[in-house]
This record gives sequence, C-alpha cells and structure tokens, in this order.
Amino acid sequence: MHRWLFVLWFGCADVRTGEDPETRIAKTASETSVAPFSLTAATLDFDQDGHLAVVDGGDDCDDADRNTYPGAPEVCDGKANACQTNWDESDENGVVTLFSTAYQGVPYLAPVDYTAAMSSGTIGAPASVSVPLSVGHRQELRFCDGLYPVQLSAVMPNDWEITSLRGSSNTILDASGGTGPVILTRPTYYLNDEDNWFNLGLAMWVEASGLTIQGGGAGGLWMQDWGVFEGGLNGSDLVVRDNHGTGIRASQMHLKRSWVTDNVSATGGGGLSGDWITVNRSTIARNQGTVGGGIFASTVSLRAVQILDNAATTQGGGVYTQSRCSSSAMSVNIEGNSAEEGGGWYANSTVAITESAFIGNDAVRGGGFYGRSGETSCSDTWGATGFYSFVGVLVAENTAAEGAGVYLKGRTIQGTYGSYVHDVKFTCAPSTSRVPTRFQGNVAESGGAAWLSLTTLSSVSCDWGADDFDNGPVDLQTAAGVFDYEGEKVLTCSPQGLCG
Ligand SMILES: [Ca+2]
Ligand SMILES: [Ca+2]
Ligand SMILES: [Ca+2]
Repeated sequence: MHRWLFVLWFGCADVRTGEDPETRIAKTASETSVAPFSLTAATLDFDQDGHLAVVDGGDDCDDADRNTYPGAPEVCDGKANACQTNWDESDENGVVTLFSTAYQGVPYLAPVDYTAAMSSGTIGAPASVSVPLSVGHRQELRFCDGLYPVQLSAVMPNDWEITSLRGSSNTILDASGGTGPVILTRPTYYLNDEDNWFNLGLAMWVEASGLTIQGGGAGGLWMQDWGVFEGGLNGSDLVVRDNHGTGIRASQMHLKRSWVTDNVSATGGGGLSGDWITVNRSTIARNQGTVGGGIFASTVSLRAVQILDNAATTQGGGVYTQSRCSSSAMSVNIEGNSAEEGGGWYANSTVAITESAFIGNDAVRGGGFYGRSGETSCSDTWGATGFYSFVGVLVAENTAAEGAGVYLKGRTIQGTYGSYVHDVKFTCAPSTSRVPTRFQGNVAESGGAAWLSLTTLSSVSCDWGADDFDNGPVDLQTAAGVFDYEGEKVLTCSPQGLCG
C-alpha cells in the first residue's frame, strides 16, 4: 500500500530534500538510466546509495542523503554518516572532505576523503597537499574542527570553495615551517589544436570562508597568476594572520567579516594585495609591507573597515591605491599607521572618503593622507588630475614633517611638445548629516593640517582647525605662504597656492 502512496508523493514537492521533483527525476535518469516511476528497488532507494529507507524495509537512516547509510565513511557534514546512534560532533574532528555538486547534467562524484592527507604533517613541518579538481564540477573542500599543519595547492579548472563546518575559531590551517602560502590556488591552462594557449574558464573564483590561515612561509591565501585572469577571491569570515608574505593576494578580491593581521611582506603589500579590492566589515591590523602595509591595490572600495597600526617602508602605511578608477571609503577608521609617504593612505588617483577618520597616523610627508595627481586614470593613460573628496571626515592628531593631516601634490610632466600640469583638486564637504570635514590637532614641521602643491582647494564647510583644535605650527602651507585658519571662513586655494 505504501508504494502507491509513494507514487502520489513522488509527483509532489519533495518534502525530504526540497528539490523540485522534475529535477530529481531527470538526475535519477541520467545517473542510473532507470526510467522514472518504475517501482524497482533502484527508484525506491531515493538517494541512490544502495540502501532502501527504513520505511521501505531497508536500513538507510537518511534516504535523502547519499553520504549516509550503514557502513558509510565519515564526511564533514555534521551528521553520523554510518547511522550511529551514539555519535556526536567531535566524532568528525579532523575530517576533511572534498564534495562535488551534481548539477545541469554534470554527474555526481563521491566525496573524496582528505582526512589522512591533512593530518600527515606537524606544526613546523607541514604536509604539502595538492587538491586535484575536476573539470565541470562545482567542488567544495570542507574542513571540520581541527588544527591542520598543511600547505594546500590547487589548480582550478573551475570555481571552487574552501570552507569549514564550524568557523574560523575552530578550524586552523597552519603552514609554519613551510616555504609557501598556506593556500595557493591558481588557474590551469588548456592547449587547443592551433597550439595556442587558452583557458577554459575565463572568470574562475575561489570562495573561502570560516578558516584561520596562519604561519605561511611565503603568504597566506594566494591566487597565483593574478593579473592574467579576471577571476578572484570571495572571502568571508576568514582570519589570516602571522604569515610571512602578503596575507591575501588575488587579482580581484571581495572580503567581508574578516580579520587580516600581523602579516609581514618584504616585497609588497602586507595584508591584502590585488587589483580590485572590496572590503566590508573587516579589520586590517598590524601588517607590514614595503608599499601598502595594510592594503596594496589599484582600486579599493572599503565599507566599515578598521585599518589599524599597519606600516610600510615607502608609501601607504594603511592603504596604497595605485591607479585606474575611483577608490572609495565609507565608515572607515584609519588609525596608527605609518610610512615614509602617506602614513594612513597614499593615493595615486581618485579617492572619495565619506564619514571616516584618519587618526594618529605618521609619515615624513602626509601623515594621514597623501594624494597626488594620477599616474593613469580610467580614460587617460597619460596622467590625470587627482580628485580627492573628503565628506564628513575627521583628520586628527596625525604627525609628519610636511603635511601632518594631508599632503597634496600635483605634478608637472615634461612632454615632447612642452610641459603638462596634472594638478590635484581637493574638495572638502559636509556629510548628509552636516558633519563637516575637520582637521584637528595635527602636528608637522610645516603644514599641520595640509601641505599643498599644484592643488586647488574647494573647502566649503571644511574646518581647518582653530582655537583648542588648532594644528601646528600652522594649518595650511604652500610654496606661496602659510595660512592659519580662524574659523567661519570659506577657504579656497588656487593651484599656485594662493589661499583666501
Ligand atoms: Ca538510500
Ligand atoms: Ca542515505
Ligand atoms: Ca559526518
């Protein structure tokens, strides 16, 4: 009798898996060549794991999960895969599984067990594990709780995911003693019949989440061959810390709810390095690099980010932005960073900063912010005006020899037919809630609030500091003279440095 009920039920929405029944039928047919609706043992075995459900007289304790049946190996999924009744979460500590998703005619692949491989090293002598990925499959390498002494690498024929079951505090990948990144993932190339190299997937992405990545000898989480491909990294809930070499490196990077701390690079960006980088609700702290101690990028978009106590030996202690199109920051706190130029941020291009703060950063030139005319822009490869806008930004207690708050520098470029001026335009405006941009308590040898060259200021509603909040020794300095702001006055400076 229950078989007739099964037929009726089979035609309706699948209450056990939530899957659309037509999808399930098509998949069943393609995987087993068994016609749908024939009432054989094969179709009654709903998850196709070779075991009938208990309700059908079998022993499958979960007939909606083909990884669960008596005798099944443990996989990292939060379930007792062998139908044990005395199982708890700790029974899958140390389990690492590569899952493959079947979709759109791509066949199911059985999970691959990486448990032994990932535990074969020790802290100080990590195991080197490469993960072969399968063309056309969406695959996920998932770690259960554990401390894994490992260096991972993968060649990507497609997107893939590297995740944990229970988050970064319980799942630590440590490559201490190794010579490479904790995780290196890079695209693969395919040869066509014309002997031309081309890649199969033009935009391959890694999704990484819920992991602590530490101790790398040459980087934390890297996508090699960045710049060649337009792929990138989607990172969330990551802790990337204490790596030698840049913490995270990818051509494109979207990072959220993550901590990137204490990474030290001798050759480039300390915390993050890439072409296009977006960061949300994250902390970038105590990283060190040569250029871009916290972040090195062509273009950044930062929202609700803490950039703290990073250092660069040359430019951009907190952030370095190189070129291309507009960078932006909103609700970003840039504090305690240092560099030779641009302690908080060194910018070579257009930047809009809204409702953020530069506090206590230090440099020789540009303690808080160094903005220069662009190397290149979106539309002009011969250099361009640097556009910088500060909207409701607090610039306080930064220090420098020149320009403790901001240092703004246009350039004259000698071309074949004469010289070209690429100036800087700095706009200072109130936020929508009418909070002014204000410079307070910045201290330099010259230009406490700002040091300007070939720069036009448009500073309606900008508070350059007066009375108890004065900057030292004066607020503004240009080649043409010095200016001390008395409040209430709208200040405009020409590219020649005439302010009034
Ligand atoms: Ca089954
Ligand atoms: Ca099952
Ligand atoms: Ca399990």
